[in-house]
Amino acid sequence: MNEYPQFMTDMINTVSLMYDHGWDERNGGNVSLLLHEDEVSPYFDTKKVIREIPIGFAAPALAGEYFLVTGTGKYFKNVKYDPARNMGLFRLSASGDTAELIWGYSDGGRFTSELPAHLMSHTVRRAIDPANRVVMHCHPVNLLAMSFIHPLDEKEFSHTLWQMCTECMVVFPDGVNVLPWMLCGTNEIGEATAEKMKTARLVVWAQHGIYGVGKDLDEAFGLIETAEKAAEIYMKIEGKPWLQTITDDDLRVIAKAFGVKIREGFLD
Ligand code: 2HA
Ligand code: ZN
Repeated sequence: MNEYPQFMTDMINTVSLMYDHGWDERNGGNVSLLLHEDEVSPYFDTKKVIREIPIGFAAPALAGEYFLVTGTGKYFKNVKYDPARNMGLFRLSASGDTAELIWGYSDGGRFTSELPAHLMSHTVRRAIDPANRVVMHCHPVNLLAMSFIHPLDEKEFSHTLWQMCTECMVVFPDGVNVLPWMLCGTNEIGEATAEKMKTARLVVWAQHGIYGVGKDLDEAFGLIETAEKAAEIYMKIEGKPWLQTITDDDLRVIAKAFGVKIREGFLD
């Protein structure tokens, strides 16, 4: 892998790990990593555009930025064997509505069908935190299962996850937002996801999966990993009598000790 920049190796390792976690059956899941010109140009000829691919919407706030994005219909399990076929690196045009392909999608393919949710979420999260670089989507079993049997109310959903293990409050004090079942791959679900990204870094798509964001691949992965672990515990204990739990007072103690701010109004 020496011919690849570190970000390429990190991306390959991350999507491989996501597959190994069982989060990305078949062509499930998609990841986008925002890169700047000076990170890309030492490795790729950024003057040579292989193809221009219209994206079907405009993300003007991201014009000129580069994105490494998994391909539509491609399997995460295969990325490490043929990165250039299963991923692509493109620059968003000055108008923000066209992907200028620099590398990848080598079989004539294109970016994930969930590009609207990715780029719209990048736009929202970067306005909140300029360091944000990653949008990650996958289908973790327990979060999905939980979306069938737990109320989708965001406050309740967040509270249940926080109660499942001490780490949750530390890792996602902003809680999780939840979208009801919607058709995926559309601008509409992209807009709805981005709207939810204004108040949390995790957005559950009921009966489908989850979106997580972060400043790097590890952070986005760790966020989803922690929420999924909590959901797994919930699915193991659901329906059984609880003899004890992490109380709301305990949750406040955790937040104070770790210096994190609990989402306003989520713990009364
Ligand atoms: O890319 O996960 O949401 C396949 C999906 C669609
Ligand atoms: Zn999906």
